[in-house]
Amino acid sequence: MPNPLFDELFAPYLGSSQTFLTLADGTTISHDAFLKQAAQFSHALRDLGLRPGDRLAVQIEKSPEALAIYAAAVAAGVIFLPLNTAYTTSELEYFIDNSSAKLVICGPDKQESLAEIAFKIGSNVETLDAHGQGSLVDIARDKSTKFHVADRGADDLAAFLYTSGTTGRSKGAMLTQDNLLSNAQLLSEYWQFTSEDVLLHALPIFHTHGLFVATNVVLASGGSMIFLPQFDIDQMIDDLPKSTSMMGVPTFYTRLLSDARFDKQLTQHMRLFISGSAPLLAETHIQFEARTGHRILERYGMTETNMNTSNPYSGERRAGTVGHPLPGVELKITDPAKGSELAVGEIGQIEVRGRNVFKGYWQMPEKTAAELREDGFFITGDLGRIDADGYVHIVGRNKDLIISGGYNIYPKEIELILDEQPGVQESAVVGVPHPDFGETVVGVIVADDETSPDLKKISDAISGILARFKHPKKLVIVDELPRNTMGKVQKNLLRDRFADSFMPH
Ligand code: MLC
Ligand code: AMP
Repeated sequence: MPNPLFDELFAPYLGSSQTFLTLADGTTISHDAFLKQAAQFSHALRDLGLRPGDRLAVQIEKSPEALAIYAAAVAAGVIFLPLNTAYTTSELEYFIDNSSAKLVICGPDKQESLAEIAFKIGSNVETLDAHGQGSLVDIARDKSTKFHVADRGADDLAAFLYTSGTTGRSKGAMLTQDNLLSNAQLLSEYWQFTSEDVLLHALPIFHTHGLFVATNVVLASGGSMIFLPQFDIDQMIDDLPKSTSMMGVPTFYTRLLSDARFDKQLTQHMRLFISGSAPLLAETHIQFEARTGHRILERYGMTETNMNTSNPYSGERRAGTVGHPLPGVELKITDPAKGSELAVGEIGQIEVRGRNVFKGYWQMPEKTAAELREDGFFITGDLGRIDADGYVHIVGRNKDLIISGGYNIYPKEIELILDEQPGVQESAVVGVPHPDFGETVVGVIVADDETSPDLKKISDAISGILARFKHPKKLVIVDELPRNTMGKVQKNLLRDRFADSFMPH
């Protein structure tokens, strides 16, 4: 029975004793061992009542077993919904509820609190810890190591990835099998991945970058991965000489550059460094080349579309640009007010169309209609221009969004919480430059007339609600927020005012 994603990315390796994953301590896991574990998980999912089209929400630490759950979901035809491990219970409640996830897999520490949430919608909770142990493994242990592959079509949904909205409510981006598969195959070829490749994988596997770009590209090419739980500079330095390729957010590159051990010799076995998820400063690109002789290949994508553009593998990788639209991806620059296409060189909103573009937002037809045009073009919310040589430059965002270390943070979500705190009349949250994370969060508060806000208490309140990476790294009180004649807060003025908060002088 057909299941294109399984047939192309996993089935070719059934029975293969070739190494698929090498772990931090040097242990290797073959494709065969990985897939046997995945097959057992897949039977466990079925026995737990999941049927094709059901949602499986997972908030688990990165491990080979965690990745095997992804393979299991694909085989079982279940929609995979990975969640950032930093999310608090209060954030998770929304995702579980909104997706009506039939099963939640989480770390043992969250089992009790999530069981309460899951119970309300008639779902179950199983566990998997950072060492790959937990109740799901116990259930799977005696199951068959042969897959029962669910019948799925190219247009069937394979994953939901939640992406926050400018109103503060997250939207489940629905990705089909074909969205994921077509992009993985395209990128594998474009970046010339082969079975000889060893990808140094230190990204989280709950986002597009670490899961659908890094992992799927390796699966599409037959290569292997050095699979690390997270970015750790010493481990990276140890593993770079054993790798051929790496994918990272710009913070990976600035951290490597700030380590004196990182030099030309350490990277001589590498053929490719890829950057994305946030802007790579041209300065970082130039420093990297000077230090190692390698030119970082920058590409541009997003949750809703997978990858849209890439600098060339063989041609000129131009610093400060995200390269050309990928084959089969149409990209145009349009007037944000009228939607009409602009001339070469003009700045406007970036719109994309292709097999990579998602199906819409789960149960949010009005939001889907606002961003995904009837003719298939998706309005990315990024602002850019195309230069005379066809290179795309991203010059800003038409959406109120902060990207910190590759994680998206929506100011509105934080402002809603700040506004509720005692002593706060109103607030504005802005992103300012940060030497490690690229951008970071500053919360600007106007005190109300009677009580003065207690910043420590406000920080504590935020801690209980929002993931750590979203917390303002600075909270300040101002007399008033700058506004234009229409009464709109002028965030650009606040960004300018606090621009030097974290940058070395
Ligand atoms: C961790 N912290 C962050 C943070 N990551 N704060 C802001 N932004 C981040 N990205 C917090 C920690 O909780 C900690 O809090 C403090 O900052 C310092 O932590 P650290 O140990 O220095 O950070 P580390 O764990 O090393 O993580 C940094 C990182 C990580 C950059 C390695 O964030 C990361 O792996 N980012 C990758 C994100 C990613 O994969 N994005 C792809 C999205 S897909 P405290 O205060 O308790 O010390 C996408 C589409 C596309 O965008 O195009 O790819
Ligand atoms: P996400 O919703 O997490 O997938 O984040 C997608 C957003 O990250 C895009 O809309 C861009 O704003 C940003 N992004 C991704 N890659 C790049 C890049 N190479 N340069 C600049 N911004 C990028």
